[in-house]
Amino acid sequence: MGVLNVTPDSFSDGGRWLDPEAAVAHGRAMAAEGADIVDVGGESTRPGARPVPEEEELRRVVPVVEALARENIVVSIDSRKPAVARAAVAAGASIINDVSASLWPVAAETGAAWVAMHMPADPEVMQQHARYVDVVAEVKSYLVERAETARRAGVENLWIDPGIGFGKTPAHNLSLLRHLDELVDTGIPVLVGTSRKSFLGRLAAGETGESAGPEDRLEGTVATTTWAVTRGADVVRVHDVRPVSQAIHLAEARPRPESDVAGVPAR
Ligand code: HH2
Repeated sequence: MGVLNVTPDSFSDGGRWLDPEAAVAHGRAMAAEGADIVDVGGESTRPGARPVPEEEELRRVVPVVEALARENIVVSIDSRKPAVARAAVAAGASIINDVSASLWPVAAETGAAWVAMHMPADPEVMQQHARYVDVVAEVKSYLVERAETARRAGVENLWIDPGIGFGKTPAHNLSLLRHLDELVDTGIPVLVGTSRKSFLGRLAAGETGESAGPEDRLEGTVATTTWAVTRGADVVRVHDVRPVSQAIHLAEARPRPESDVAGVPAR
């Protein structure tokens, strides 16, 4: 899943794709680089972000969704607002990517697929809620409950997402990744978003203690997304589609028994 932020203030690429034509071209480029889904969002959910008025969010995302869907690209809409999700589906989006895990009624009503992500409170205040006794168990039981509710309401296709970086400390994020198998073992498809997130910058900081900026978090993004896929994640949400897609294909490569790759005999 390639990230397309049609926003002025997203944490790593705010303002780059605010112009609809530039956004559509970037979405098309990500699809060509290997993204199976392009995730269009018109509101930043970085820690401390202020909500965007509905009219403004609609104005940002609907033309971009429409243009990409017209090119037969699978589009998801990253929104917490029922009216935006509804309008995006009407414009051709087929997945509702819902960081609030509350829009299953819209998914049921429209027939769209649904991503339920864990977030303990709204982005403005969520880092004050980064308190868990057992983060893996709490996130898992929350997501399973949401998925069961959505299925009862008639949502057929859904993913659960631990919400890396949403009301979590770096230690919580690492625990959730290390124990990703517990989410995978629920049998519900799992989506993971680590791309360029600040915990990767802090881990890469090393001895100077200075956190690496979003542009220096590619290695961490590639490592964590490859880890997630090899542990059973179904979808990873990333800004840098080409390197991640290459890394995943390599990690999953199984040379045919009779073949040899670059002179190395198959085993
Ligand atoms: N992360 C972000 C936004 N949407 N959706 C899902 N399902 N999972 C995620 O981890 C996730 C998400 C945050 O990243 P980004 O869109 O780049 O930043 P911003 O919220 O500042 O626009």
